[in-house]
Amino acid sequence: MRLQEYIDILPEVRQALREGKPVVALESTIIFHGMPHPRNLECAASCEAIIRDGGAVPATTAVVEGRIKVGLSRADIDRMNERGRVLKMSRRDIARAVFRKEDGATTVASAVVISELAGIPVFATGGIGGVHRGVRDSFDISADLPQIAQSDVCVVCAGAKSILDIGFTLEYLETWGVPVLGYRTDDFPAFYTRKSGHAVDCRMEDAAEIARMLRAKWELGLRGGVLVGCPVPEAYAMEEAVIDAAVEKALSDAKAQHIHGKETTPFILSRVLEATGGASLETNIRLVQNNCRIAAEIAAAYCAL
Ligand code: PSU
Ligand code: MN
Repeated sequence: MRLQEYIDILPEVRQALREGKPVVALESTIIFHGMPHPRNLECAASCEAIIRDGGAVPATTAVVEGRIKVGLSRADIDRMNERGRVLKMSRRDIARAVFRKEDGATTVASAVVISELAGIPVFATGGIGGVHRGVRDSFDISADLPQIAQSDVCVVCAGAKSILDIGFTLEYLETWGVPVLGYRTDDFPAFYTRKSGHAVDCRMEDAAEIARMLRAKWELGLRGGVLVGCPVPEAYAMEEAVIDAAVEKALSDAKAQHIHGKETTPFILSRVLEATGGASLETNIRLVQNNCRIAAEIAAAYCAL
C-alpha cells in the first residue's frame, strides 16, 4: 500500500513517530461542527498546547482537498473555514472525500481510522458517538463504536452524552470486546456530568497503568481499541437537571422535525448548546482540554514502556 499517495503527515509528527516519541491524534469535527467560531479555534489551539505541555506532539486529523492530513496546520484550518461547509466525515465518507478532493472533518470513527493508518495509538476527543435513544425505531448506532472495536487505538473521552442510550452503548462495547476504563472513576462519565449511573469495566488510577494494559492487550493479539472515560473536572461539571431538560427537549424537537441519519447528532448537539447557552460550551472546552492532558500522559507512558 502506498500511503504517501493519500496521506500527508506533518514533519514534526513524522519525526516523533520515527523516533518513538509520544503523539496524540485529535479529531476535527469538534472544530468544524462542534463549537461556534472563534471558540472552536481557541479550543483547538489550547488542546494542541496542552498536549505539547504533556510532552507529546499533537496530530489533528482531517481531509483537505482530498489529502488525508495527520497534523493540521493553522493554514489548513483557515483554508477549510474559507471554503465553508465542511463535510462531517465518518468512516464511510473517507474514500469519497479523498477521490473527489473534498474537505472533510473527522468524527471519532474516521479519526481512529487515520490514527491507525499513521501508527498513532492514542487519540483524544470530547465525547464518542454511540447507540441512540430510540434505537428500536431508528436503528441509529454511531459508526464510532464498531470502529473503536476494530482499530488498535486508545480513545480518551469524557464518556458519552445523555443524548445517547449510555447503557446500550456500553453493552455494544462489551459485545465487541472493547475494554471500558474509568480514569479515577468507577462510573462511566456522561460528558457534561461526572457520572452516568453505569459502571465502567475497570477503574484505572493513572496513565502508567493504562499504558501497561494497552501493551498487554495488543501483545496478546487482542486487536481493537480501548475506551478511557475521564470525568469532566468537578469545577466545570454541569447540573444534571439542567442538561437533562435540554436533552429531552432536543430529542423531541429532532423527532418532530424528522431529523435522521448523520444529521441527528449535530442537530441534537446544537439544540443542547442553544438551550444551555455559554455554560455547556465552557464545560465542553474544559473537558476536551482535560482529555488532552490525560491522553498526552498515556501516550508518554506507553512510549516509555
Ligand atoms: N458526540 C458529542 N460531541 C461530538 C460528537 C458526538 O458529544 O462532537 C461528534 C463526534 O465527532 C462523533 C460524531 O464522532 O459526532 C458521531 O456522529 P454520529 O452519531 O453521526 O456517528
Ligand atoms: Mn447515526
